[in-house]
Amino acid sequence: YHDPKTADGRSSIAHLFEWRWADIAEECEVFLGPYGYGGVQVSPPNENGIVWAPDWKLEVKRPWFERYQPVSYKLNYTRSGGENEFRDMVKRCNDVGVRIYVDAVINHMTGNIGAGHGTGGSYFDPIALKYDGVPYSDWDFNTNDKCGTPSGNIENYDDSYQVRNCRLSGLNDLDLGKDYVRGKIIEYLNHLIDIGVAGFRVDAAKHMWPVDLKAVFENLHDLSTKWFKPGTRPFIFMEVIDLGGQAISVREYNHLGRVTEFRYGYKLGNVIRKNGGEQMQYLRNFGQGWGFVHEYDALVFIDNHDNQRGHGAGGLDVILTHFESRMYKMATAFMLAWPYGFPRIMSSYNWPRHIEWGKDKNDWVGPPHDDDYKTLPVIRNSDLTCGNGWVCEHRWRQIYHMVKFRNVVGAHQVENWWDNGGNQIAFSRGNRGFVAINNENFPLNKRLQTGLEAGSYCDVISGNKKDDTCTGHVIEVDELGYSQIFIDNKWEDPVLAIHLEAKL
Ligand code: AAO
Repeated sequence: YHDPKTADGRSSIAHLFEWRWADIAEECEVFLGPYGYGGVQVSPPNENGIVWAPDWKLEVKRPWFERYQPVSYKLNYTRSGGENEFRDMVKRCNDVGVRIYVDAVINHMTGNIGAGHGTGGSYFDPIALKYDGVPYSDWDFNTNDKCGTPSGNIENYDDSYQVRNCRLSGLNDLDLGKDYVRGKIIEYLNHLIDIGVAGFRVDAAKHMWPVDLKAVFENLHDLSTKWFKPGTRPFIFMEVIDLGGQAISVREYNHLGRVTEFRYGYKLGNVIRKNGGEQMQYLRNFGQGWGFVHEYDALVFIDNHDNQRGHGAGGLDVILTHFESRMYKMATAFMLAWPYGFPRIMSSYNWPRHIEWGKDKNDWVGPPHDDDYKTLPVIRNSDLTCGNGWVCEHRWRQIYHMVKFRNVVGAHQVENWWDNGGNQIAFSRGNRGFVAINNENFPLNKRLQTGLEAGSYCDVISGNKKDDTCTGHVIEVDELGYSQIFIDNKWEDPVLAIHLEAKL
């Protein structure tokens, strides 16, 4: 379950948050496939409840987070589209070597958003614990006798029973100890596998008992032989938030598949921002050396759809996002150049961020939409950026070139580490790639060993290699592998990266 099952030579995925299936299908063909992405994490494809002006926050209309309130396991439909479009996307992406990973919301159903019909028309009543589209009834949920807190919600993260048996933010908590519930979840996930998905992000995994998850995973089908070798197991990565100091550890889950290593983006955000005396030089052993899980157990990212808007874990003063693009690109370049973990690139839509007292008042705002709250298509501009409110970080040159860098360097080790004792670092990946980052407020100018064969290389951060010319800086490597590395701290991106396929 730990292997991402990407096509050969591909080593990272993008989270196309809230994208429509039709747009993802096209993105696989025109961009993700050609530019070396291994896969896409897609938003939950199953029917969800419609959140419209709830009494706890009247201005909230069709927030992004309604998709984390399941009503049934029918794929028909959500704001991303219906089952036919979903199938078409899976096929077209797989056909160009790009995998689809589904965000599986299986810990709970809706919160108390009023009885009614879901996005696919199924009736539900959250107070009566009735979800006709599955069907689930009050038998299938953890109720107060099992939870034990006065509110029925999780009140204390230091108590692992509460975290697993009570409601996460008021969301009706399924009892995965029951065969019937497990069976329905297994049926849903197997339906997706049979369509051709390559695996799952398991939402809120820390709120489910590891034994229950194990029982679910063991009953999953092998991946479709239309695109995968017989006997291939799905890739599983579980969302377990563990920054340390609470009852539940990622280490209770990493034997079942990969886990989201939230400390990675959190710590790297602190380093790039130089919070609390952190310095780039300390990144030398970033990974297990910092107390993270084993590299083969980790899914890593700079930000996710929660903590870019202050949900989940991290804090807006620490987590880097596209709103702080210069630091964000630096952090992403480091992540993709550094061998630890399997990386995920966040691809966001824009929203009117409005931070007051450390909290984003518009943290709920859903994807770009028309007057009927139908999600807008992604517009592709000729300079590779996106329109209609889609940020498309995965299409930023400094990011997609580093996705390629990671593919080119493969499993080669970090060598030739250099730092200035502060915030300038450089290293090679064997003899295949070299990167340098200057996070000081003065220039870097130093003769460094690149590990590469002699020649001229195109710096893929400042430009593109086109035939035998380079639109950015050209880096000369001498017969001994050395190069005079110069990075002005005032550049748009104080980063330099070269690799064998960017040789002129
Ligand atoms: C919405 C409304 C609620 C309403 C509910 C029901 O916002 O007010 O009651 O509907 O009607 C998303 C949204 C939620 C939304 C939900 C359903 O984020 O706002 O609720 O959809 O629509 C915990 C979970 C983690 C979860 C995260 C948001 O452990 O699994 O909360 N993430 C996933 C998804 C997320 C989704 C759900 C789960 C639900 O990615 O999008 O919710 O499907 C601690 C704990 C963490 C905990 C955080 C936040 O973290 O360790 O486990 O995450 O608190 O509660 C420091 C600590 C750090 C701590 C953090 C925050 O950083 O080091 O450990 O502070 O205190």
